[in-house]
Amino acid sequence: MKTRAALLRGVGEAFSVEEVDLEGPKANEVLVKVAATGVCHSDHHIVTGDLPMAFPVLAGHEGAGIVEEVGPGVTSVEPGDHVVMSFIPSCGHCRWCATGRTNLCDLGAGLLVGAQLDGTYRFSVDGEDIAQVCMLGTFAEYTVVAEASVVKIPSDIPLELACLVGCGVPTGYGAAVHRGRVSPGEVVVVFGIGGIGINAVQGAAIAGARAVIAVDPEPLKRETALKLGATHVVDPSEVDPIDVVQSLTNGQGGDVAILTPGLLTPALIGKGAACVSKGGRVVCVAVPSGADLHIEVPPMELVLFEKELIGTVYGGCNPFAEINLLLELNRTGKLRLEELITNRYRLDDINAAFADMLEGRNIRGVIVFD
Ligand code: CXF
Ligand code: ZN
Repeated sequence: MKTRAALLRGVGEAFSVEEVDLEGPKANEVLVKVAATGVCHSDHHIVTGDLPMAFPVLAGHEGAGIVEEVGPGVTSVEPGDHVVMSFIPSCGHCRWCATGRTNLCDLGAGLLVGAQLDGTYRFSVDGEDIAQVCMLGTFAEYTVVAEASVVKIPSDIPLELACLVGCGVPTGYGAAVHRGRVSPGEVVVVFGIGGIGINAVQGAAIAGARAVIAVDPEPLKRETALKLGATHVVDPSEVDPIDVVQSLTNGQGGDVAILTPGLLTPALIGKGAACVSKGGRVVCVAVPSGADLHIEVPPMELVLFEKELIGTVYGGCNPFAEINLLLELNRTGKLRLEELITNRYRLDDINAAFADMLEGRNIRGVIVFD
């Protein structure tokens, strides 16, 4: 079939919306009519080359839609089902899935390769294969993905809200709840309040933090953070967040620092480590530059103060358990999703959506389809 898709054809280039060829689903794959897809900074890291992928590539890894067709062997979904696409598939059998760490599923090795699980490609343009980021490629009207990448959700949930639990919500929420292990009464500082950081704020509040300090230079981000669980906000161009954390903790430092800027820098990791007290945790969430090979954290503090440096992908969430759990938290009002969408776009306006993200005008931009 033919479908329209926003392709990236090289580092530094704009998205180009083109008509492309899409093969139908093979064994254990599904054809999804994309209804909504979030605009996440990680897709822009393909533009900058921080996330290296072969071109042409179809980006977009935070999507929701309706199953249109299933290939042989598919058992968990059928045409008409509403699904969220998970940016890491889950095989259910590897060591990581078997021990409940499905976000580390061995199938994740293919995230930046862009082929389907059998090693072949479903999208092409003029006979040339198109890679699908995270094996998804949601910046298209239709996509073909593995059954292992789709999570069935109730059909009454608006798909523009559902798409957010494909990446930003679990990544931020899980960074606080799972990887940061925020517990009642703790003091948490979140650096960078975009589509992931805002959910770290929500996760920390849900986990019972007594203070959630949201750090961002953009007024819109700080205002939104205050509405969704932050107790304090800091403009880092005016106030050093360390001073705020220390003033709230008798100079001891916070319990958890969560790092969710557009690009994770070694300097910010050092800053996060300086913000936390003895026993504190620093959760590194945002994508770093591949060119950065070293971080500067005083080793003495890691050892004698038992500070923990923690990495995370997907916030340590289990997509097949938690995508629906997060939607239920939203249904009961404990987790806000509606407030995360700042602007909606058509696929043809995808470059404007990324410009708004880079200029700090969006918590989340969402591309919606008919
Ligand atoms: C990223 C992680 C690297 C691959 C693309 C998705 N996660 C969240 O945005
Ligand atoms: Zn993302």
